[in-house]
Amino acid sequence: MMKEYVYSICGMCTVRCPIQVEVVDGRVEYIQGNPHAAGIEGALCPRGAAGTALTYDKERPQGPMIRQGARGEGKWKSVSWDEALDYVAEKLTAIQKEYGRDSVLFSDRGGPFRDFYRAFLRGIGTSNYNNHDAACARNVQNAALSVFGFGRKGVAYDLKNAKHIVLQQRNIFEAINVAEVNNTLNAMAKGCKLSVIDIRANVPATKADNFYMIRPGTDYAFNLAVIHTLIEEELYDKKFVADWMDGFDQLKDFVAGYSPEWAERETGIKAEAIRDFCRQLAEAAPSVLWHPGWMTARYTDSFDMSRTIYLINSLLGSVGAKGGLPLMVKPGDVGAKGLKSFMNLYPKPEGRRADGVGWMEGRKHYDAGPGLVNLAYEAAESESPYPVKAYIVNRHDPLMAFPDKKDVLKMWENIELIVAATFTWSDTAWYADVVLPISPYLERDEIIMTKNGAKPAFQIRKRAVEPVYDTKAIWEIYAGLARRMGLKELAFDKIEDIWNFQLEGTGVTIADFDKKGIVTLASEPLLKPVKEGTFKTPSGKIQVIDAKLEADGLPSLKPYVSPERPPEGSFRITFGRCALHTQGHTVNNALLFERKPENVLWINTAKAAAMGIENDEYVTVTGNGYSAKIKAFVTDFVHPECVFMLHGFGHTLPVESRAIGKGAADNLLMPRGIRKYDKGGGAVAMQEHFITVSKG
Ligand SMILES: Nc1nc2c(c(=O)[nH]1)N[C@H]1C(S)=C(S)[C@@H](COP(=O)(O)OP(=O)(O)OC[C@H]3O[C@@H](n4cnc5c(=O)[nH]c(N)nc54)[C@H](O)[C@@H]3O)O[C@H]1N2
Ligand SMILES: Nc1nc2c(c(=O)[nH]1)N[C@H]1C(S)=C(S)[C@@H](COP(=O)(O)OP(=O)(O)OC[C@H]3O[C@@H](n4cnc5c(=O)[nH]c(N)nc54)[C@H](O)[C@@H]3O)O[C@H]1N2
Ligand code: SF4
Ligand SMILES: [Mo]
Repeated sequence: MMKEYVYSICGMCTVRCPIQVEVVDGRVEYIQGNPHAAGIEGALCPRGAAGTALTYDKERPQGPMIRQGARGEGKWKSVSWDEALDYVAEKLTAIQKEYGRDSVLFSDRGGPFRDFYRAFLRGIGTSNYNNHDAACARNVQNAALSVFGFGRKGVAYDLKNAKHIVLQQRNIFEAINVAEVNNTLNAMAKGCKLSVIDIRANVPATKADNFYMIRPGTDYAFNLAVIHTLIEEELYDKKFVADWMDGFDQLKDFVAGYSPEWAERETGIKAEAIRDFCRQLAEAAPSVLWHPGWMTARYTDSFDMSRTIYLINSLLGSVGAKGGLPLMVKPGDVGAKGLKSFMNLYPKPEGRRADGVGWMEGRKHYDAGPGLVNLAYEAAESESPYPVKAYIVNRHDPLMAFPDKKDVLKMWENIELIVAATFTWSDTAWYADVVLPISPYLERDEIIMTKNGAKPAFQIRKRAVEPVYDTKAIWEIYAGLARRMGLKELAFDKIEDIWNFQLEGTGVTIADFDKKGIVTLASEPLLKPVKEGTFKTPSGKIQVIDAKLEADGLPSLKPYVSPERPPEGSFRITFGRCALHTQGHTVNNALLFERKPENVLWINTAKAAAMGIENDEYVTVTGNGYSAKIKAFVTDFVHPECVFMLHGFGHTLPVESRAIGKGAADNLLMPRGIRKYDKGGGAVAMQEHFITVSKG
C-alpha cells in the first residue's frame, strides 16, 4: 500500500479552503482541512469532504464534445482535445476577424485563479471579461467602492476578535466559509454577541443573542432607523467620524425622518428593540462587525442596504479596527513582493465594454473589472453597442445562476459560438456548442494564488491524483488555445514553468510549498492603521455623498421606497443556501444527494393553516408559467409575506440521474428577472417576484 498526503485547495465551492488530501495507491481516500491553515484547524465543510464523489462520478463530462443536434438537444460528438481546441481557436479567430476583437465575451466564477486566462483574453484583444457577480455580490462591491473608494475586499472580517457580530441577509453557518465559521464560533465562546436580521430563523438565528425577523425587502428601512438612532442618541464614534467621515451632516439630515417608530411600521420590528440594539452595538464598538452581506442580488435597494451597513460600521469606528473591518493586508504591506502577473504581458484592450460599464450613461460608476454580464447579454441581444458573437463560459452556469432560463436563452440567440469549460454538467454546458471538461480540483494543478489577510500568503493547488477521465486543467485549456492563436508567451507545457514565472523575484520557490501547502509572507499579523491615503475617495475620507454615483443620475442617499405587499394568495419568493450543497452544481453529487436530495418550501404556519397545507406534504409552486412540486416545511419562523426555498434544485438534464426532477427551481419562478437590477450596484433583483402556492 502506498499512502501519501498532498496539500491542495478545496474546489467544492469558491471559498477555496486549504486542504490535505490522503491518497492511497493513486486513489483519494480522505480529505481534511489543512491543519497548518489559520482558522481552518483541520476542519472542512460537508461539501469539501464529498470531493471524492465528484472525482469518481461517472455522470460528468468525460472528454471534449462538439454539439451535433440543435442547441440543448443533447446530441454530442466526442472529439480529441486537439480537435476541440482547433475548432474553438478557428471559430474565435474567424468571429474576431468578421465582427471585431470585442465580439468575444467571456464570463467566469471570479476568484484568485484568473490571472492566466485573463492574460489570454488580453492577448486576443477583447475587453469583455465578465464574472458571475451580477447574480451574487456586485451590490456589496459597488457599495464599498461608493463609500470607501476601494472594493469590498479592501477590508477583512475580523470575526475572531469581534465583540458583536451582526448578520443581515448573511447565513454564516450555512453559507459556509470554514475559517469564518470557526472564527465566529470561537469569538462567541469568548462572549461575542450575535445579532441576526433575517426573514426566517436560519441556523445563525438559532444561536443568536438577538434575532429580528424582518419583513422581506425592508432591510434598508431598518438600517436607516439604526443610523437615525446612533446619531440621535449620540452613540457614534465622534472622533472617528470627525477624522474620517465626509458628509456626516447630510447623513444626519437625511435620516431625520426615519425614526425607529417609522421603521417598525415597515419592518415589523419594534422601535424599542431597534433602540436597544443600537445601544448594544455602541457598547461593543469599535469591535463590531456588521457584515455587509454576500449574496445580495435580491432587491433594487440592496446596494443601498450594503451602503448603509458600511456607513454604520463607519459610525461605530469599526472600519480599520480590531474585531471589526480591519484594512486588508496585501503582500506589499508586509514588505513582500507579489506574484508576477501574466496579465502584464499584454496591454489592456482599448475597446469599450459591450456591457457599457465604465463609459455608458448611467453605467460609469460601476466597477469596470468584471463588468456586469447581465448587461453584456442585453448587448448580445440588441447587437448594440456592437455584436457579441462568441461566448466562453468558464466555470459558470448562467442558465441556472440568472433568473428565467428561457429569457436568458433569448438574449443569447445571436451568439454563434458558445463554449462551456466545466467540470460537471450544467444547464449551460448542455446548451453549449462545445464542452471542454475541466479536471475537478483533486485532479488538476492551478496557478499559485495570493491570500490577502492579516498574514498574507501564497497558496498552491496541486493535483492529488491523475485525471480519471479525458479532462484537462484550466491552464492547459487556455495554453492550448493561446498556442493556436499565436500567443507564444502563454503556450506553456508544464505547470512548473507557470509557477516559476509567477514566483520570479519573490524569493519563494516551488519546494517551499511542500511542507505546508502555504507560504506565509509575514510572521506576525498586521493591523494597518487608517491613515491619509487609506480611502480612495476624492476627499480621502469615507464618503456619504458619492459624486460618481450622482453624475450617473443616482442619489447617494436614496429615499426609502416601501416594497409591495404580495397580492392575495401569493408570496414573495426568497431563497438561500444550505450547508450540504453548493449552488446548483452538487445536487447530483452522490454523497451530498444522499443527505439532501431535494429542497423544501418554508411557509408560515398561519398561512399554511388557512390553505389547509400540512407539514411535509407536497404542494405546488407556480410562477412565470413554471410549476413544480415541493415539500412544505410549515413553521412559525418564516415571515408570512414570503416563502423560502434552497436555490439550485429542480434539475432537468437526463445526464444527472440522481438530481433530475427533484425539488423546485427558484430561478424559473422569476419572469424576465435578469432584466430587473439595482441601478446603484448593478446586481439582479431576484426577490422582487411573487409566486403562488397550492395544495397538492
Ligand atoms: N435564483 C437564484 N439564483 C442564484 C442564486 C440563488 O440563491 N437563487 N445564487 C447566486 C449566487 S450567490 C451565485 S455565486 C451564483 C452561482 O452560480 P455560478 O456562478 O454559475 O456558479 P456555480 O454554480 O458555483 O458553478 C457553475 C459551474 O461551474 C462549475 N464549477 C464550479 N466550480 C468549479 C471549479 O472549481 N472548477 C471547475 N472546473 N468548474 C467548476 C460547476 O460545475 C458549475 O457547472 O448563482 C446565483 N444565482
Ligand atoms: N454551503 C454553502 N456555502 C456557500 C455557498 C453554497 O452554495 N453552499 N455559496 C457561497 C456563495 S457563492 C455565496 S454568495 C455565499 C452566500 O452567503 P449568504 O448571502 O449568507 O447566503 P444565503 O443563504 O443565500 O442568504 C443569507 C440569508 O439571507 C436571508 N434573506 C433572504 N431574504 C432576506 C431579506 O429580505 N432580508 C433579510 N434580512 N434576510 C433575507 C436568507 O433567509 C438567508 O438566511 O455563500 C457561500 N458559501
Ligand atoms: S467552504 Fe467547504 S466546499 Fe467551500 S472551499 Fe471550504 S471546505 Fe470546500
Ligand atoms: Mo455567490
